[in-house]
Amino acid sequence: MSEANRVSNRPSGRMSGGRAMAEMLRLAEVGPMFGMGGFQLLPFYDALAQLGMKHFLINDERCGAFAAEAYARVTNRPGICDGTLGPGATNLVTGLIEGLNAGTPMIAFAGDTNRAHSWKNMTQECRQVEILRPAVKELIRVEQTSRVPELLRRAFAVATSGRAGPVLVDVPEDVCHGEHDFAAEDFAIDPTTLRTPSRRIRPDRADIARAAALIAHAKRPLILAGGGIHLSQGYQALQALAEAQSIPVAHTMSGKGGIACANPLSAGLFGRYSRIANELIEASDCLVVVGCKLGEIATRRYALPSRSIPLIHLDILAEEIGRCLPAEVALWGDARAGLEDLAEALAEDGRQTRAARTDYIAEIPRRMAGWRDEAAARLDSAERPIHMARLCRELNLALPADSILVADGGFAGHWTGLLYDTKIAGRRFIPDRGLASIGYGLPGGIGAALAAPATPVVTITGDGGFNMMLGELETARRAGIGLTIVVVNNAASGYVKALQHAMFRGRYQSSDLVEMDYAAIARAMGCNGIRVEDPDRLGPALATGLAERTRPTVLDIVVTRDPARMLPAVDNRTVEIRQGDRVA
Ligand SMILES: Cc1ncc(C[n+]2csc(CCOP(=O)(O)OP(=O)(O)O)c2C)c(N)n1
Ligand SMILES: [Mg+2]
Repeated sequence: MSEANRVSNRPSGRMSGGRAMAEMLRLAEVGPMFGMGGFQLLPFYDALAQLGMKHFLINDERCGAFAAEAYARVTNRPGICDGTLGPGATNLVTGLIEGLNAGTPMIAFAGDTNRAHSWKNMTQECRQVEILRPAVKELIRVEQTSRVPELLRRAFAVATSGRAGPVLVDVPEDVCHGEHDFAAEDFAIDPTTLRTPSRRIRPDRADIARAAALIAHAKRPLILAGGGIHLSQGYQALQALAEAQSIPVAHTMSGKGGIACANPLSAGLFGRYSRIANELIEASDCLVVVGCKLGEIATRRYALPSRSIPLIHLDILAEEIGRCLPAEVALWGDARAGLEDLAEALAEDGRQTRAARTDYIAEIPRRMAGWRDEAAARLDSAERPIHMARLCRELNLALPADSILVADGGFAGHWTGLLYDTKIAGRRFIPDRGLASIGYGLPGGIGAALAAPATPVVTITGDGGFNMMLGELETARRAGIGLTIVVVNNAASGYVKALQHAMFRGRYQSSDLVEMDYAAIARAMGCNGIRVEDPDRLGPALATGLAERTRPTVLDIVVTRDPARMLPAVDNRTVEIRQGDRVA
């Protein structure tokens, strides 16, 4: 909507706080919202109905937060969710922290007690403000109905600026139900704050010059891209710098798609699981870290990279730079802006540098081909139960270039993080690495599917994660979305079982699940359901799911039950791997 339209569209007159909330969200052109009602926020719900805005009842507020989070990752607009007083509010915590750690813009509303009666053991009452405050970038408590528009304006500004993040707006019942005479000017909104990144800041020029000098002299520079590349939408800048200077790019799980995995300069995933990237890191003489926190998984529990390799760290959050590894050059700023400035600073010597690095970049596709040959037996495996690598290969074959793959916190995310290939740049692989909760897959898939209705959306989840969220299949069906849900059925809390196998000599405790037929469950819930035990049926099953546009399809994939074969690779905690064990 144009600015002029937005102004002419502003409401005025006497209305409830809940109506004012809905009017601000309408003017902000937010997408579908997710929540579960309660008395406190009912004027808001009523206003949504009157204004014809999309709001989906979810079956657990945590799922509403997950769905809103995924929606925001796809659209770069704040995802909106709500919960009622007490348990509704506390259920939001996990999803909000996912957004906080991942830098995702979100606005969540929590109903709170009527202040005339608070602290008198009201039903559902708890100290929710204290519980929620550390889960969000900012918690805003609205103390007056008249201040609803102003504080929502603030919520958008905080959610989308700097490092984006979730904002919790705590709304006491009497503020939501109370009325005020609003003027049209009260509903002013800053259109630049409705998307991320709302404002871009460039790194210091002198720091750019130092970084450029370091890169120019390096023989084997390597870019390590994290999720910040998506937050900044710096795809073109990343590819332009990488190609102009002949610098390969490795990525974290969240950074997948910074450049297309199919690009010959892509070195794939680095960190706990890697194809060739970890070796390239060790052989590098200059690392350019972009929008990546260098946390546990990215660094294989801080074992990588060696401290002797000079490191340039570009990040929007100054305090992340140097937290885990000292940076030789700190570039504080927006990823896209920083990459553009580096490219400009290096432009003059580009041709010479490219010539000097010809052999170096030719190594990448050659090493990748070598890795593929070595992995071929797993990628092409015809074994039953189905090999996870084969499932990933079939996803690579079946999913069109513009598809979105959402991945849950268990093995589903790690296997696809390692083996799934994005064909074009962009945020098309959505793992919940902010908090790495299991259970994100289904609600995250709902949020992504509603965010991109014309795009094929597939979500992959473990059976444990799916069990947690089964109720949301009802939401997905009600929403009428053609989401394909791939359930990795290993009848186990697999990650836990694999670690118990490797580190506790197979003494399994609380890591087995009952064998379920998730396809039958899906059909009983009015969805499409296909159980797949033969790897050759994976392709047709995925095609059926992708063709279904108005109801969800659950593909129940029976994969290995052998805990010795569940991990995508050895990780450095699994030190007691015994002879004969196979680790992917
Ligand atoms: C909410 C939550 N609880 C526990 C964990 C620890 N955890 C990580 S992976 C995993 C196993 C999950 O089982 P499942 O979803 O079936 O995936 P699998 O590893 O078997 O593929 C667990 C319990 C977590 N990440 N999140
Ligand atoms: Mg499992």
